[in-house]
Amino acid sequence: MKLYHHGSSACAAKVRFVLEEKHLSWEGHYVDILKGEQFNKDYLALNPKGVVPLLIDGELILPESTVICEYLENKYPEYPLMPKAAAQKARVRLWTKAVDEELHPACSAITYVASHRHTILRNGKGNFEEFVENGDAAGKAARLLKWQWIQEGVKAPGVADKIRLYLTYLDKMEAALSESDWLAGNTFTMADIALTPYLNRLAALAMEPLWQNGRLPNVENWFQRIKARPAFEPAFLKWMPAELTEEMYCNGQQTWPEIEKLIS
Ligand SMILES: N[C@@H](CCC(=O)N[C@@H](CS)C(=O)NCC(=O)O)C(=O)O
Repeated sequence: MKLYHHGSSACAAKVRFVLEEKHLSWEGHYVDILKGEQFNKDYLALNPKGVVPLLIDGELILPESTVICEYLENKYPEYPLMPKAAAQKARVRLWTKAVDEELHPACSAITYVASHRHTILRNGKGNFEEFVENGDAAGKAARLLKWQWIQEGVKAPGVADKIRLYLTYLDKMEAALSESDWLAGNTFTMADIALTPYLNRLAALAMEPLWQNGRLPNVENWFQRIKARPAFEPAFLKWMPAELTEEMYCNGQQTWPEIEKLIS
């Protein structure tokens, strides 16, 4: 299997986490989305939306991280990540659906306004026409939005609401984890996989104080247990270039006061 991915992509990290938890071997194709490589002609031929991740398994070319994770679960049932009981399965799906519909778009906003905008502008992708026009027409509205985040940062329209929405998920996680060991019950499931990149993103942006120091003890404990899993290092840390790790942490620290003011 080939996975087209990027170190800092939350969706790609989710797929890598599944691959590692299931002990599957895979070949990585790194697409540097901070240098605009997702808009290269060859990549757009595989994924016209110009986003990662993308899985290729034989004849199958599969975009959409949640669909990829479900495909891997169905094709490789060993090391199961979905519960058997229908009700438990539904609980997992509620988390993964929320990630696709709410948390991921909110994560893109905070990541771009807090850090990626600086990297992208430095990398020379500051050309509006080029950035917005590349990729298929259906994704244009999303690219326009992203361009606003890149140009205007924290002050871009709608950013405060997206960040507030993101942070409500920390409280939802705390509530769920006060009832059970893991997000959808007492076993580690795809729900835990799906939420991990979003906690890890806030940590990467130096925002761990949001749950540390007794603020959200169950979230803190959950994230410690997640980080202790053998799959965490190869899924998350291994693919983050050291300079990007440092840059995101510093940018996050510098932007936090502005974000805090915006959402308070
Ligand atoms: N719904 C898609 C979202 C994919 C997505 O937004 N990928 C981001 C990285 S997490 C990306 O490639 N961004 C590059 C860009 O928008 O230019 C999925 O779950 O796979």
